[in-house]
Amino acid sequence: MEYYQLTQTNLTDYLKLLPEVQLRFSSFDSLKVQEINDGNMNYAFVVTNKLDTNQSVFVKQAPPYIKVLGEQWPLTRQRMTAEINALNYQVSVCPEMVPEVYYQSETLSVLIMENLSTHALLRTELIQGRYLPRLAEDLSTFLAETLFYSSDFALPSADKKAMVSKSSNQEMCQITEDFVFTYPFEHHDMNDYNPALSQSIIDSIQKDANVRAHVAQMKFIFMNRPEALLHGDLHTSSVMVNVQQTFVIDPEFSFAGPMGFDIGALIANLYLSYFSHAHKSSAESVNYSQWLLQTIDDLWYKFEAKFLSLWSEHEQSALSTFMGKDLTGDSHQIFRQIFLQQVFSNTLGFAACKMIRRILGVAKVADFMQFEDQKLRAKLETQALKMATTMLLNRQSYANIGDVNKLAEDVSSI
Ligand code: SR1
Ligand code: MG
Repeated sequence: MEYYQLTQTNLTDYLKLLPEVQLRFSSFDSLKVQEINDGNMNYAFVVTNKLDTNQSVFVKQAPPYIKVLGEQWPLTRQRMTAEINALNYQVSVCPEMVPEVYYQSETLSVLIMENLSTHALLRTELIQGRYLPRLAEDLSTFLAETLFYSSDFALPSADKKAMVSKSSNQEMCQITEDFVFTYPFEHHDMNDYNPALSQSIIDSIQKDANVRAHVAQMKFIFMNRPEALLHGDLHTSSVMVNVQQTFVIDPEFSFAGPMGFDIGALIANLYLSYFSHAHKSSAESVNYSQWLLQTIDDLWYKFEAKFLSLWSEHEQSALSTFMGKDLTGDSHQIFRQIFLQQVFSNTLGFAACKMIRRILGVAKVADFMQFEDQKLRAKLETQALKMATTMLLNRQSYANIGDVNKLAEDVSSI
């Protein structure tokens, strides 16, 4: 079978023929096919049996190009292979947070999976100001487990190297190298600026030699530090939530990279959400902004604690340690602290690049785009850009995430 584009019109006929999907529907006569137009990269549909709405599936098709940019940005099927590889890995370490896959087709670049009908995109929930009591707990678990178990601290050396070579995902990494670390920082046709954003704030990033050099450092780390198998695009539209449960979706950018890239992506998007709420003066908005900062704080500390405890549990049960026998009594602890401090500073550096790309680059976020008033949007964008620049340049000096939250509060009050 050749690749063809699935549409609202032809999808039912395709699904009917698949035994894995036949198991999910008692009949194909009354299916409702709803296209989801959220993502930048893929076509997505929710298919529901109108006679029994408990019967539904989510269908995702990765076209051979970047969906939002069109066919002049070609891509191969590599990303579907990367996504399947990542989903298999994530299910093996964190099964309760990954949707079940019912069927996959390399030819059509299709994944058919569990429809999380009682969950919503995290970004949408944050825009609505919804409190999610499990968010930091669940996401810190996902990060600690996926990052630890694919690292050299858990895997034998040969297995780790095999994982790295199996997970190169070159085309998708190239998109990140270009659209996150390069284009937003130069004068590029792909950039898209809010007309109300001042030239001086844009220049303070694109024409500042120091900022450019620090971004280049983050790009180099992204390209050269295969510390763990990452999700690769862990923003708030890659997470689905309700008050009881959290799912991580869409790991098509997965590759072996620096741990701080996944943590930084989440934190960046939580700070963007913070700026989208913190400018409002109502008590409700003030409380919600504080909840967002507390969530960022909890996310980092819970991640750090869980990662450290997985590390020591693993070494105790494996009866061997990454660094060999400790002749001093405290060298393990010192190394672990140094390692996590470096993950922390990388997290801040990546978060900064990710915040800036969402403002100067082509891929925007609804947290800001919901504001039609360009001047208001420019105010929030300016705050986020100022915070991101300071955080990037000083990423190695912050002692803790509380100090970074303080920076966000200071910047949002200007
Ligand atoms: C053209 S860039 C599209 C972006 O959407 C995805 O979610 C990734 O973040 C990518 O950089
Ligand atoms: Mg995505």
